[in-house]
Amino acid sequence: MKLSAVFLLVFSMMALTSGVRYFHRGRFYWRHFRICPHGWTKINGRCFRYVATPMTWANAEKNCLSMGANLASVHNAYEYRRIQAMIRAGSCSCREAWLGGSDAQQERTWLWSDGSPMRYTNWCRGEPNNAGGTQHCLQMNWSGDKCWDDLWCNHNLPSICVKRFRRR
Ligand SMILES: [Ca+2]
Ligand SMILES: [Ca+2]
Repeated sequence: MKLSAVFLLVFSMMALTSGVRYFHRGRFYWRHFRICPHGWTKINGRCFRYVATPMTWANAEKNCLSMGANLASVHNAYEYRRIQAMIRAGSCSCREAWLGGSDAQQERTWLWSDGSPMRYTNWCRGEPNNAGGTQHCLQMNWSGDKCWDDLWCNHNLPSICVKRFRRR
């Protein structure tokens, strides 16, 4: 048997561990699975968590940071639907929650707190309206359309955190 040609996956280990050992070109390698920590939901290559406790936007971001995460950015409609499903599962309702979007630094310049560019948006009709000149934080599941609204950042809402995969 040509060992150099062997690409051996040890499937029996897959259910028990976070990785798989395989042999390739004369060497053993360990390949890690991309897994989310317990309590986090894997969506489109990232790990999300619903935090039911209502907090201000800044405290929600601090809470995410304490778990090695940020308030969630959302990059497409699929991710948004999956996050909505996560909220329904966690709260038995489709209620509002903070995402990581904010235009507090500069009006009408919306940034995600995790540093990713905001390309996908799902604003409700007429939003963001910066009501009172002081709405700078992004709530999801707003109104009957369950879309995005800019809200006063000191309101207390549940929140969604996001983090990258960890290796273990
Ligand atoms: Ca604003
Ligand atoms: Ca608004």
